[in-house]
Amino acid sequence: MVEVTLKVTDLHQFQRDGYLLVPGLFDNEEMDYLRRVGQGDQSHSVHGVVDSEGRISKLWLGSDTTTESIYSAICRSHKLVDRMEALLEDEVYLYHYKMMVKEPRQGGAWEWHQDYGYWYNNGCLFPDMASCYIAVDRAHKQNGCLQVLRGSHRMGRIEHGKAGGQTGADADRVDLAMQHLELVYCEMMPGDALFFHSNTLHRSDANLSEDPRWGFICCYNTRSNPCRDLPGHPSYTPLEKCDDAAIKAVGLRTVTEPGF
Ligand SMILES: O=C(O)CCC(=O)C(=O)O
Repeated sequence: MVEVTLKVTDLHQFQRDGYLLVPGLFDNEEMDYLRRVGQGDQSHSVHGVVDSEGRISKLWLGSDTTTESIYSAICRSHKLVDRMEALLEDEVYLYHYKMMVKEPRQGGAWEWHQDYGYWYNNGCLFPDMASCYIAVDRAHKQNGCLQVLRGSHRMGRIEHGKAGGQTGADADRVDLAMQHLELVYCEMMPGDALFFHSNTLHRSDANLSEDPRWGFICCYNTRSNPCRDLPGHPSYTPLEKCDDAAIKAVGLRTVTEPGF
């Protein structure tokens, strides 16, 4: 049973544009805890992804929702998951989460791609999947905010290939799409959330500013979409939702632990 917490116009907007911005879904205290936990976190292996100019973006991934953590509390929070279920019109489960870190003056760009361009190769049958980018730091043009092509999810899956150290969507298709679709810079304040469809073309510029740009992305699959069960990218695993209040409670517990 899907709890509908969205306005009908929000659903229409998501279906028409391939994304929906929800300002202030998380508050500053929640984002402060997430930033502090992330900065102090030694438990993840951090990957560096190189862009075409040699700049590096850092990220780490996880998919565990059973161990108590602020990441899990956010991924399982009603305010996020209920919206995701309303947008995808199905029960969802966590496919994985990732912390995207662009350091000041160093963080690299991301090439145009669809997330389903990657996930198709994981054996996911349908593109009935979506992500939510949560701005931990303010994201603006100069620090490399996310960019989307409005309505590009309706193009279907585009071929993806190697683009430097990354996987990118076919450049000719992207050029053609750019002639017809609006390019939107998703400038966001901390706690704003951008829900976007797995076929929405997106990218971001390098961070040439003095400001860090951290973003936390929670990716979901729908229960009725078979996916191969891969390490870190699971097939259907029921998601136990939690109260929104757990985010601050877990955040506070983590940052006050001895040795944190
Ligand atoms: O963090 C970014 O700027 C881009 C992230 C992204 O495109 C992705 O994780 O699919």
